Amino acid sequence: MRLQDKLTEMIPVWREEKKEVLSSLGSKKIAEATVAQAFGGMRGIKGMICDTSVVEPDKGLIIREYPLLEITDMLPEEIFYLLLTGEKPTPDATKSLQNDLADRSEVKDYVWDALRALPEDTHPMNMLSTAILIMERESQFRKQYTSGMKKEDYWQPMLEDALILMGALPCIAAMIYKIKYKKGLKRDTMRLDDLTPWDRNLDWGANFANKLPIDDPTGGFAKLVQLYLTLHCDHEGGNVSANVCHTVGSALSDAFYAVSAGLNGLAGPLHGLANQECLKWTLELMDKYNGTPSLQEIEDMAYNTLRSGKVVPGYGHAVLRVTDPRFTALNAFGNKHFPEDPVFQTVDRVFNVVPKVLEAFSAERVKAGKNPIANFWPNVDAGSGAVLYHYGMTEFEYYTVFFSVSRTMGMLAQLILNRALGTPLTRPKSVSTKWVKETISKKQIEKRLIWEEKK
Ligand code: CMX
Repeated sequence: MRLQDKLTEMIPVWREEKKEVLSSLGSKKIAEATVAQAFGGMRGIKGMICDTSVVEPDKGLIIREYPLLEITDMLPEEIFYLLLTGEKPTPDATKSLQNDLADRSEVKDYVWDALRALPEDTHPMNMLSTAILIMERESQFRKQYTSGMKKEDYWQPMLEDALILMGALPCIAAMIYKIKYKKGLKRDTMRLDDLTPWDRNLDWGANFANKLPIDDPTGGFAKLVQLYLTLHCDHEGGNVSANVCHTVGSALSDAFYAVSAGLNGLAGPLHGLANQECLKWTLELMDKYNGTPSLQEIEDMAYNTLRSGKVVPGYGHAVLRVTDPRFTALNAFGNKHFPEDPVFQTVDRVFNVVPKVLEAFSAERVKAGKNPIANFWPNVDAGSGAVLYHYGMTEFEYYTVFFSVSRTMGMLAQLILNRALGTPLTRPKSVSTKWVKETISKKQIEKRLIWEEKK
């Protein structure tokens, strides 16, 4: 069934389900927050609903009911359908979605002109966020909201915005690569028309791969793009980019505003930019030791990084407590297609050393009265740069753009569902340090007095 029709069928069912859950369970507690959590990035506090996916600490990403490693062969647009509807699409539904994206794949000159006008040292993530923000003038949600629309219809123009944005993304991301890295051309003579035109017989990811100037005689790069876009699509609702997108969208800002904002969060080195940082770290390691380093050399470099107060990029996670299955999938891809690649081999070796170093360093931290490191294992960013590097995409500042093309699917799916279910404005309560000091201790004293009186 076409995506639009499937949503039209399912949304009333989900609305009813939400009503029932709220009426039978609405007053039950799902979380309590400690002072440490309030100071600590709200880590672990259950405070929002996200149905597209969940991240289990000991299993990793589960999209609807499917553990990620069971669905890595799906096309990215099939994943988008699954994220939104909870079902895998039929071949007809996939074709229909591919046609919808193809119909919206032409990006207009004003986006190209604006990107070319940016200073040459602008980071590719800034270019991506800017391009999406500039396209906000095309938002159907904003147009229809301004002219008056019923709340229960919000999801429809939000879906249209999502399709416009997804259709445009391969072209925008390819433009950024071309403008930023020139690829042998002068900025003034580059033309938007030089990008490979959209091929309606190919899927979304293959069109993206086609538009990038990467030689791919074996078809390996196109396979990697499919896997990459599938793996990075979503990571439940509380991570920085999803949470920011959710919050901005909750003010009924349209998808262009909300996704652009979410991607600004993904551009941080503790989040999506870690893939850039990780490959940089790996290349510095190889440079320092003239090639594939020994286990001891990796250990020395990891300790140097930690003792200089920096994080080892690509390791640790706010939720996961095992090796990220996304890392496992990329590692398996590298082992299958280019096990001899020295950068890939180094990443693989780092995986054998860094968890032990982080564990030992964490024990040192605890002795010194600091927080332990909660997770020593690699996250997706530990392996996602080396596989792109293998195919000649050596400009690691661009890697988070790749991540973003995929993650936009999750952000958009969450936005559409939130508008369909009437999720209200996000507005958690903050408290001041003074309040914590005065109120918490006062409450504890009161409690003790009551307890003593009762005795
Ligand atoms: N290297 C060094 N120290 C680390 C570390 C790492 N890889 N991972 C965690 N720590 C430190 C934290 O900085 C924190 O130190 P302070 O208490 O001094 O601030 C301490 O260990 C406790 O942190 P945590 O509870 O284990 O982890 P957080 O939930 O606070 O942070 C994350 C999670 C991802 C930011 C952190 O592990 C990190 O900085 N990793 C490296 C960057 C990275 O790979 N980010 C990508 C994550 C995936 C993604 O979103 O794309």
